[in-house]
Amino acid sequence: MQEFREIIKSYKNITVVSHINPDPDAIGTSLGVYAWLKEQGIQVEVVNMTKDIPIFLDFLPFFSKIKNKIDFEDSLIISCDCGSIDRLGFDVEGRDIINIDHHLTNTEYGILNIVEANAVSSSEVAYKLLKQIGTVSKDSATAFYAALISDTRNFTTNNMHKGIFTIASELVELGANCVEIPKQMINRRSLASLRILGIALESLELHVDGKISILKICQDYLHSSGAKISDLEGIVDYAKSLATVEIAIMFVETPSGVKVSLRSKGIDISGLSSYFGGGGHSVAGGFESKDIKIEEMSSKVLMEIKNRGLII
Ligand SMILES: [Mn+2]
Repeated sequence: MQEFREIIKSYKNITVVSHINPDPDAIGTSLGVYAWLKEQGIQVEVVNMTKDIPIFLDFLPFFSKIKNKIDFEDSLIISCDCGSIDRLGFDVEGRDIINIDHHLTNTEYGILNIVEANAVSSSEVAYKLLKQIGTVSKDSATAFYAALISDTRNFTTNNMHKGIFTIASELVELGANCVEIPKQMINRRSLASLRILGIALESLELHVDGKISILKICQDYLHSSGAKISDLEGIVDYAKSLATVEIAIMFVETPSGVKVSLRSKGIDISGLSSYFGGGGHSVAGGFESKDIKIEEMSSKVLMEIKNRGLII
């Protein structure tokens, strides 16, 4: 905490950045940190490499401030919810980085790494840090709360514990609106996201006595539905929700290869994500592979699940 304070004090400018293809935890945490720094009178900018940011988050304070490029030349970088430096998407070579995250596979690429693998969201890590140093405003609390309910799937994930309700209650006390925020996040889906959900569920395949479920989304489906990558958020959870399923996998064809999302009901799949060059948490992760087709990738993943004895 002391170290964090000293590092931010020693910089004139700060750039807050989160991972490519950001989810609500990435955006919420970075906006919460951005608002907090701004309130301290610090020159700060908030950036994300991806142009397609989930639009339903536009109710968050300062959402419109998120830029695609870093303007400050010699700023301190504060990265949020980003497990490895390449996932920032920007060239930050030579810059000091403070790394705020909760990915089990975080590579500790910062000069200061505030990484708590047990935290349910990066916003939990950021909130616990910042509240020790200065007041957390309604704006920050709103962004942190949105991130918290998203990464815990509305307080239903395996890593939940009573301390999270204390944090949620503190955030509400600070001004986060616990009725409006979920309303904005759950009831403002795009038509394309429902169309692609339908198409994805049509593709459902079951393996190993229904213990593994697979969804496959090819480029044609994305084009016909008009869906963007951000419209795919949460779809793999449907494949996981089937009673028999232990591990759910979604394969999405990209212009350069395949993007894979992995989820489990309890089996540790972090090693599986890492094996294919990705990362994540014990029950949620993913990776991207270049120059490969969905069918081949799917066989490889099924084989690796078998080799590792993850499903017996
Ligand atoms: Mn997260």
